[in-house]
Amino acid sequence: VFEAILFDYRDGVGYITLNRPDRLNSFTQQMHDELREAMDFLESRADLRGVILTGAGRGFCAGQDLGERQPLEPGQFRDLGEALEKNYKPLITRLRALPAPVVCFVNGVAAGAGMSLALACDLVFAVQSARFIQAFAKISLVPDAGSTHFLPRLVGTQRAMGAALLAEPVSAEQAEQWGMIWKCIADDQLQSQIQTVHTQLTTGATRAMAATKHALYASADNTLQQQLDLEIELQREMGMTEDYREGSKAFREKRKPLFQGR
Ligand code: T3D
Repeated sequence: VFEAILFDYRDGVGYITLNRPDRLNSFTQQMHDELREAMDFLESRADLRGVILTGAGRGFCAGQDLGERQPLEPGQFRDLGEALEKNYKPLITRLRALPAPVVCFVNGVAAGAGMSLALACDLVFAVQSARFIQAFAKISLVPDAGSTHFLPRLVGTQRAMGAALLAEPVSAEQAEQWGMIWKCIADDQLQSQIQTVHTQLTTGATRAMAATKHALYASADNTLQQQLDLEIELQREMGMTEDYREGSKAFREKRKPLFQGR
């Protein structure tokens, strides 16, 4: 049973809703444990076609629950690397490696590691009233959970510096203009947009989407030659999928393809 998150699995789509609305869905150890369980389940599903991640209530996620960290006495220190190693690093790594698109719907403020979590997703929608805050600087921490990787790649070094050093909120509209997220949507469009994405995930060519995700992320570290080779390898695999056979047949027959995700 889940408490700190809500979890559902419908038509091959995993729904994760961060569920501590009165604390703006900030991360606790319990939430991490439940997320780990949800990831175990998703990774075990051969019929997985996508994941939809969002938050309950008015916030998306305010990062680490700061109430979970007892105040330190003078001379006392805390090993924060341990929390990252145990919880955040595996979560971000597993989301990135999942062989299906992970789509994030930022329903409200995303701060600290909550912003990192959103940016770790493959596709990000945010409602107009949402804000993104690299809150780390305000408590004398370094951006973590992948933010120092995602931000400069998505928006460039200068904007990443501004957001991280000054911890000023970035609006959803600004985030879209910067290319930090895919789309800013009206607040009242959230549920219908989730429905649309659900349909896109369940009718899409899942294997091709997974291979595309892999190739686009690999490009960050690859030369053109390496990337061309990777495309050859992946396209070879795609040519052997049932969905490619169906896609090319449907094109010739001038009808919509019926992809099975295989
Ligand atoms: O420790 C480690 O493991 C290291 C890893 C760190 C990763 C991190 O994420 S560090 C960054 C942690 N997050 C923050 O510093 C953000 C803290 N929150 C805020 O700055 C603000 O809450 C927001 C800008 C996100 C939203 O502001 P606002 O005005 O919309 O809401 P609020 O009134 O501040 O928050 C509503 C309630 O949620 C409030 O409680 P109350 O007064 O109603 O009882 C607030 O205390 C609580 N809340 C918000 N964020 C957190 C939180 N409680 C615990 N932890 C939080 N992160």
